[in-house]
Amino acid sequence: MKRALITGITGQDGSYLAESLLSDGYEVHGVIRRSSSFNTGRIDHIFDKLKLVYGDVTDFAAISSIVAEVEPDEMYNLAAQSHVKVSFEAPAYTASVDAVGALNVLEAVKQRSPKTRLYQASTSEMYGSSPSPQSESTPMHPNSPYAAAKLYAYHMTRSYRDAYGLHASNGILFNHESPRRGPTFVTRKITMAIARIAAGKQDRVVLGNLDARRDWGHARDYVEAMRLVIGMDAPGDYVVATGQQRSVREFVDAAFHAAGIPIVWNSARDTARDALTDEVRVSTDSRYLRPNEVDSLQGDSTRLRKATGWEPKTSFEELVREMVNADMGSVR
Ligand code: NAP
Ligand code: G4F
Repeated sequence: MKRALITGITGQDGSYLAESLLSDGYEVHGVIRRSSSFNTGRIDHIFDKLKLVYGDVTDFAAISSIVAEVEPDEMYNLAAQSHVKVSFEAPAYTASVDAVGALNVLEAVKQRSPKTRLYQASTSEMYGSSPSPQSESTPMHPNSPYAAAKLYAYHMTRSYRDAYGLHASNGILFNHESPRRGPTFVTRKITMAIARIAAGKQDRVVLGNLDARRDWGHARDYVEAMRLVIGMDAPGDYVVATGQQRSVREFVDAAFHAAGIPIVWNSARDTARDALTDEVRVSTDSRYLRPNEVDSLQGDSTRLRKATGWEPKTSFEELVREMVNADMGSVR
């Protein structure tokens, strides 16, 4: 039986990845953080099948002893302070988790279990202001503390591969969403708000930059790409993306459409009204803007597709519909 170890198992991606590995017969170990409230909501349905241990990637001693104890065949470092806007408010904390935390994982594998294959959760955010479409050869110009910390981790992963022969790979993942997406990321914020609007519990959603463009896929498809990357004979760095780009405004449109609430935009004011009731359903507020924005992300994942045959299975419309339906079904 193969053993996998996941940091960040309680997050969106960790939960789908754990499900996927379990269904292939893996023994799945996960690192969870001590919290004053429950943080296992995304893995409660598989809790009994997992082997969980408390730890934190900023604590080298803990991570090192977990790696030595588990000696995993595969390790996925998904742990991160993953919110870009928060990283402007907590840059040092973000660096210690996303940069030094990743270094701790690399050192632990190098020192205690060098045969372990390692996957590092790198991100399209590292491209920053580089023009799209972005591929593995596009220069990286990080625009946020989060992106800069992740870029350090990306380079250290490459460096440990080259210097010490570790099977360490970067997946450079473009935005991926799901009904399990954290509620402060824009897609989930929109779908949760729409569910509450439909139920008469909220009148509108207040957003920041509606013109930012992202390449949005489904997390379930992206964890399959992570497994293909780590499963490759030779380690390497791979972009994972749909290749299709939409603006935040287009996501808003698609989500209201999926909920059956027709909206009409007033572009001059960045607002949208309910076509039936005339109430404002979307407005903007500068408190949701970032000090520096990434305007346009669109990935070219040709390298991964050619090497493994990976294709995203979920269309943009299906993703939006699944998220809206899930939130409509659980609004209280
Ligand atoms: P997420 O939902 O925010 O999950 C992050 C996970 O990391 C959670 O389990 C969290 O634990 C854990 N964590 C945070 N700080 C930690 C620490 N110091 N030590 C140990 N665990 C810690 O993120 P996600 O969307 O699943 O993304 C997974 C990874 O991929 C992240 O590294 C993210 O930066 C990266 N990524 C995400 C995307 C995307 O679009 N989703 C794209 C590219 C890259 P708690 O549950 O206790 O908070
Ligand atoms: O949903 P977001 O917060 O995701 P962002 O910043 O693209 O980061 C996500 O994807 C990265 C991959 O490229 C990951 F590495 C990272 O961990 C995270 O998962 O924002 C998307 C866009 C931004 O341009 C933002 O300015 O939506 C814009 N936006 C507009 N109004 C908003 C809002 N974002 C948030 N979170 N909240 C708003 O009200």
